[in-house]
Parts: sequence; structure tokens; C-alpha cells
Amino acid sequence: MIELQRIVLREIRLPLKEPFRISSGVMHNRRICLLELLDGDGTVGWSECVAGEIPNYSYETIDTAWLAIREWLAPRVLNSSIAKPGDIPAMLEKGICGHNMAKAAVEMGCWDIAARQQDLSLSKMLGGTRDRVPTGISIGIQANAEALARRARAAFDQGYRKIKVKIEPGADVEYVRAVRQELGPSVHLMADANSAYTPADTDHLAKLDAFDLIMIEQPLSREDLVRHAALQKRLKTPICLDESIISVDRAEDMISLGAGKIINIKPGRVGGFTASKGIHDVCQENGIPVWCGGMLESGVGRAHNVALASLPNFSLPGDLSPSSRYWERDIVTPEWTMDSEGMVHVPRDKPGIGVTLDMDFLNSITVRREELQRRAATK
Ligand code: OSB
Ligand code: MG
Repeated sequence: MIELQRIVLREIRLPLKEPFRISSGVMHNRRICLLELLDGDGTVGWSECVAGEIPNYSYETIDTAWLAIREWLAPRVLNSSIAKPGDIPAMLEKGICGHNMAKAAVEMGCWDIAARQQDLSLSKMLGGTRDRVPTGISIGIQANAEALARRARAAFDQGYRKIKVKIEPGADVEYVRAVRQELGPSVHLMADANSAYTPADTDHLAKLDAFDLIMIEQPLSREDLVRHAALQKRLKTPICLDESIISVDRAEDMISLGAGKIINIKPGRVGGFTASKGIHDVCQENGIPVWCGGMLESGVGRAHNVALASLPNFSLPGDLSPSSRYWERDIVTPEWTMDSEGMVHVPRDKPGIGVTLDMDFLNSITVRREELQRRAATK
């Protein structure tokens, strides 16, 4: 039983070690919203909202998520008795459209609480089965093809099991060619367009078929399932959808339309773990591989992603780079690491998310804080 007493919203600023450029924008700093949830029994849970600073990946931003949590979402969970975290999406869905990232932050924090209440790791609580999960890297758009090939080589030598390169018109075929030449034919290589193309680019995108990519992620707009289906008919390379898949229904639509053959599951994008598990299960039944994407999370969001990636149908390496790839210093202890085989270890013997917040550091980088309380009981 979860009976939340308080949710503390915090905004922290974490500078990225290097800017991360995708087709729709560049990030230098992460403004991250963290949730600390306190249950009536004293259990504390943590979660991270993955919304960015500007609405380029989705319409949500850290500021819209903050508003949605404070005004509409937190009051519902703060003034209820919740039997299990799987009940939360229905509570948050009724009469509140969209705002999946805000909803996910609330729901995922409650999963952490529920796991701790049962003295289970989040991985076990979610149905995860693996102690180690394979890791891929997502490399931002670089100044030129040679620079990208160098970055890809360094990442592969570090142990990463999958190399994903961001592409956009003008930085695509020649960039991918350079990376494939550098890495050789057997390395798992893929490209992510973040919706940078239109159906008019079909012939151009078909040139990527020459490089044996394991997939091309989200070439067209988020709304374009039908157009993705038409594009998939023209490409040998499997399409993987990211931005388009915001629910279990949308995953089923992708499958029945043939709009893609693989799904990148980001729990923040789909509204939390309940929907993530639902998509995982539908994909497993239909022979669709899934993998866990990332949103440049701090060590808190990473903990949630690693737990999810330990489920059995996460059969491809996730975007789960170690802390040191993004930050000079992460906010959790221990920091996330990757072994020389490119595996991240799942803390399955620790309760909840399995990492501890470094509160002194966290407080030193907090720029905004708001406490949301349970309504006092009225008699
Ligand atoms: O499309 O997967 C994406 C980061 C921000 C927004 C969108 C995406 C990404 C990444 C980063 O690819 C993956 C990571 O967290 O390492
Ligand atoms: Mg993507």
C-alpha cells in the first residue's frame, strides 16, 4: 500500500562533459527535475523526469512537467491509497491528456517506493531477469565524418556493444559510410534521425541500406505511422520507432501497420513502467525486439532504465552509458559504470533503484525546490 505524504520537486543543473547535438537541437547543460517521494510508512522513493529544456524531442519541457505535476498529477497520488503502482496510470489518465513524462516521473517514483517496501530491487519488482545488461552508446552529430568515425572507434574500443550515430540531412550517408569503414562489417551500428526526414527523402534514405545498419531510428515525424509503413516497404534496413511510440496502443499500431520492426522503449516517453512493461509484452508476443533508450539521464533516471532493461525481451543493447560519459560527477553513489565487455551491472541485491543520492552534492546544484503535501485529513 502506498500512501504518499509528500513529494519534493527539485531542479538541478548538470553540465554535460561535451555538448550533445541531435537533428532537432543541441544540449550543453541538463536542467533535470528530480522527485523525492515520501510514504506515510517512512519509505522514500526517487525518480527523474526526462523532459528537456526546450520542446524539440516532445512538446513537454521541464517547466511544463513541473506545472503538470504540481497542479494536476501530484494531488491525485498524494490524496489516495494506492494498492500497487500498476494502478497509477489509470488514476493519472482520467481527464488529463498527454504529459507522459510528468506522469512517468510520478509513477516511476512510486515503483521505487513499492520495491523498497517489499525489500526488492526495482529490477526484480518489474520482472527483470538479468544481472548484467549490454550497453550501447549514442554519439551526437559531429563536425565532420572523420571526427564521427574517430568517436565511434574510441567507443567501440571502450567496449560498447552497439554504436548509434545521430544523423540529419547533410550529415548522413557519408558519415555512416565513414563509421562503417572504420569499424568493419561486424559491429552493431545504427543511425538515429530524430524525425529529420520526410517521405520525399525515401530514395536518399535507401542509400543507407548499403551499410548493414541494424536499424534506423525515427526517420520521419512522430505522428507519421502510416508514412513510416510506406518507407519501411522501401528500405531493407529495419525501422525502429522512438518518438512515435507513446503508449501500448501505439506499439500495437506500429506492428499492425508495419511501420517499424523494433521499438526503443523510454519509460519517460510512454508514461512509466506499466506502459513500458505492456509494450515489452506486446512486442515479445509479436517477435519485435525492444531496447531501452536514454534521455541523458542523471544516475537516478539511469537506475530506472537499467532496471527496465533487465527484462527478458530487451534483447538489444540499450543507450545506458556509464555516468562518466556524461558528467564530471554524478549525483548517485556508486556511480554507474560499464565493464570491459560493455555490460552494466544491475543492482538486483539492493532495494529499490539500488543507488544512493549524494545529498550534499545534490543540494549544492539544486536551483529550485518545491514541496507538495498531502491534504490534511478533515473530520
Ligand atoms: O533520440 O534517443 C534519442 C537524447 C536526447 C533526446 C533524444 C535521444 C537522446 C539520445 C541519448 O540518443 C541517449 C543517452 O541517454 O545516452
Ligand atoms: Mg531516438
